[in-house]
Amino acid sequence: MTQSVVTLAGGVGAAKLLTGLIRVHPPGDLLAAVNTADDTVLHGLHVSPDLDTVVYTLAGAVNPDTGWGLAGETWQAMDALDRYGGITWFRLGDRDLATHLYRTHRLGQGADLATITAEITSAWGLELTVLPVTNDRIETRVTTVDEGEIGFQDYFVRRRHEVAVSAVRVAGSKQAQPAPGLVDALGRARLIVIAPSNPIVSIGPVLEVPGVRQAVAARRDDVVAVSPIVGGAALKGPADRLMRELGHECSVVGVARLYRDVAATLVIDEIDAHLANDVEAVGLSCVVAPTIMDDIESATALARIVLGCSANGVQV
Ligand code: FO1
Repeated sequence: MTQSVVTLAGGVGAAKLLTGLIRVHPPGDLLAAVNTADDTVLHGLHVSPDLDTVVYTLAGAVNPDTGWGLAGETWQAMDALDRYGGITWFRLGDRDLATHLYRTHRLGQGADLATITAEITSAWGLELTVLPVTNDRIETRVTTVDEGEIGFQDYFVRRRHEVAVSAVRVAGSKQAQPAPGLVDALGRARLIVIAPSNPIVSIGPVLEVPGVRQAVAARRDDVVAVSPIVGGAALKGPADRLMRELGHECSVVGVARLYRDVAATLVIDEIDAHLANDVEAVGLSCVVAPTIMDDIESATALARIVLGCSANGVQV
């Protein structure tokens, strides 16, 4: 794989930035290495939320209200399942189910997740490469203060990430291998982007796959991260609460400390401009820009800024 730009990605925030990137850079020259540690098996089906969020968003098919699942979805299968008392707290829409049926069927045939993801990506007409960070099963496990360790979706969806957390680990990460071609792609890329995804439960598991953190750190000068924390809060999800609970400062400075070994540049929002010197004191160059992507124009503008952050200052 020889893409110039490799993006380490979680779900919604990464998908938005990638929507901008495919508008300002040839999509075939982009690779997204996506977290799979919040994958889950439900009803015997393999669900890969972050992979699907990236693909559906880039295909213009995502549900705009939730940022996950498909627009215009119906829920007849969930309603029917409810009759039997089946699991319905994790909502799988009727059309979305087809993706999980297909993925599970192909896994059963012996295909690996990277191959299946390439098939799904191509079926949605996308030219960029969407790569699960690993073909192996890795799983974020969350230790809650009241109930002990639970699975990620149990924490995120079932408990609506409203419970106190004392630890997070990625089960299976030590044995996992990076997806074929990923380490090589990180070595060759002209720019590596760390998307504005949750640093603990989205980017954390990506970096924990053996070889990935080392490959990114070796390219530190060419790595730009976009802060998912704006004005001391996460735009979506529990990144702010998790950072605080796990002992990190919940600010762009806290993000800079988490990424100081792997990224040379941090893009922070204008609202945090007063913290730019503190970010630089941590050892990263700081770029101040509008980072809130509430439409395609703002995502495209941010993508342009990110691409301008290559080490030699040349637009990638
Ligand atoms: N998030 C929810 O808050 N509730 C759900 O019922 C839910 C279902 C779901 C189904 C498919 C899918 O791809 C994503 C889904 N998500 C749901 C989002 C998902 O839990 C999170 O986006 C990620 O795991 C965190 O990045």
